[in-house]
Amino acid sequence: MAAKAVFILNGPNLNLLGQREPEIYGRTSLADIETATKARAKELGFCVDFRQSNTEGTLVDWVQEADTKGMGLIINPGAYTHTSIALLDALKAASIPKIELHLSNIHAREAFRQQSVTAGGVDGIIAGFGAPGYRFALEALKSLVESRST
Ligand code: CA2
Repeated sequence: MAAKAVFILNGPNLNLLGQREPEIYGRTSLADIETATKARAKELGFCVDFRQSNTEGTLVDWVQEADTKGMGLIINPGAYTHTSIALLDALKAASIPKIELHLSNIHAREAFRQQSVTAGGVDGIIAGFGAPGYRFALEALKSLVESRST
C-alpha cells in the first residue's frame, strides 16, 4: 500500500507568488516552493500532495480529504485565515496533525491580518519566514507525528 501523503494546501492568490508584492512575499514562485518542499519531504521520509485553490469550498473539501487520506496537513489559508469559519470548522473536525503556515509575519501587519480565525483548528503556527517556512512546517509536522506515535 502507498504511504499516506502530507497534504499541503494553499489558499487564494498564492498562485501569484513571485510575480507581485515581492517586498512582502518574496520572489519565489509557488512552483519553486513546491519543488523545494518536496525535496525536503523526501529527506524526512514524507510524500507530499501540494495544492492551491482560490475557492473556499474547495479548500474545505481538501481539508476533509486530507483527514481521511493523509497523514498530516500544512495549510496556508491565505486571506481566508482572517475570515473563514467554514475552514475553522473543517480543521477542527480533522484529527490528523495540522499546521497553519504564513509567509509573512501576520502579527506585524495590518490589524485585520493579526487575527487568525483558522488558527483555533490547528496544532501550531509558523509565520514570517518566507518560503523556507514550508520546510520548517514539514519539520514541525514530523515532530507532531512522532510525538503522537510514542
Ligand atoms: O503571509 C501569508 O502567507 C498570507 O497567508 C498570504 C495571504 C494574506 O492574505 C495573508 O494575510 C497572509 C495573501 C497571499 C497572496 O499572495 C500574493 C502574492 C503575490 C501577489 C499578490 C498576492
